[in-house]
Amino acid sequence: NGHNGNSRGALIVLEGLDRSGKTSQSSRLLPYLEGLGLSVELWRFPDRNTYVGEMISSYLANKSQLDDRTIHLLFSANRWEKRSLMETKLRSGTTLIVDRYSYSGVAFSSAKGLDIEWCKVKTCLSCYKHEISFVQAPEMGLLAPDLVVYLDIPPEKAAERGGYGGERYEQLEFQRKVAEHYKILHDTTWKGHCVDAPLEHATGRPDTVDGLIPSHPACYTIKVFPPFF
Ligand code: FDM
Repeated sequence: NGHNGNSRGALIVLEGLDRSGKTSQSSRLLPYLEGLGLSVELWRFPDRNTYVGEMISSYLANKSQLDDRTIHLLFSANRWEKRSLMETKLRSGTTLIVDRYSYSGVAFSSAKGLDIEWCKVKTCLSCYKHEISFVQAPEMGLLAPDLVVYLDIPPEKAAERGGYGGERYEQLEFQRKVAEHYKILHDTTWKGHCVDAPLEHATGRPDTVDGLIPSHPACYTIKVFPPFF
């Protein structure tokens, strides 16, 4: 129903393994939402255009080495440095489609098997209402999405899609672990929540998954889950 100056934009997050189709889906969703009269922008994390983003990019390209905790916090810092612009955009009525967000932060770092102080994620997520893991803590205070769509694809299928680009995390074995951790995140954050028209509030639209391609060539299913922070 478009925005009338009073309604804020929606924060829509797409998550999934590398090569899961986030880019295709976001470029589908963009014109779809624009067609509804909304002002929409595509964002992605990591945002490699900042100084922190450059450090992340160099790490991902194996051009620098960083301690697992350090890179984890850089990914989070990269979201923090965009937070105020994000809020301004949303308040001014622009809907943001964001390719990766805090869920990537938690799933990828916990898949590395960080030491116990950091990797209490399983335990913490299963009772996430009472306890926040060290991995999640840096995310607290960032803007919670209105909708998080996880493109669930078997890691083997993702790997078949045109190959990986050779960045640090683009290896089948590691992607399998990431998928497991996304699953934990999904199963545990789902508990106690119901997704009733998460975007209705923001845009007046009850169902935003419409613009996505539910059975696009490969074989993923789309799971929707609510914010954990
Ligand atoms: N990644 C991304 C993380 O490990 N943590 C994060 O917080 C984010 C946002 O970075 F392998 C990983 C996920 C991926 C890599 O992402 C770069 P893109 O989407 O390929 O640029």
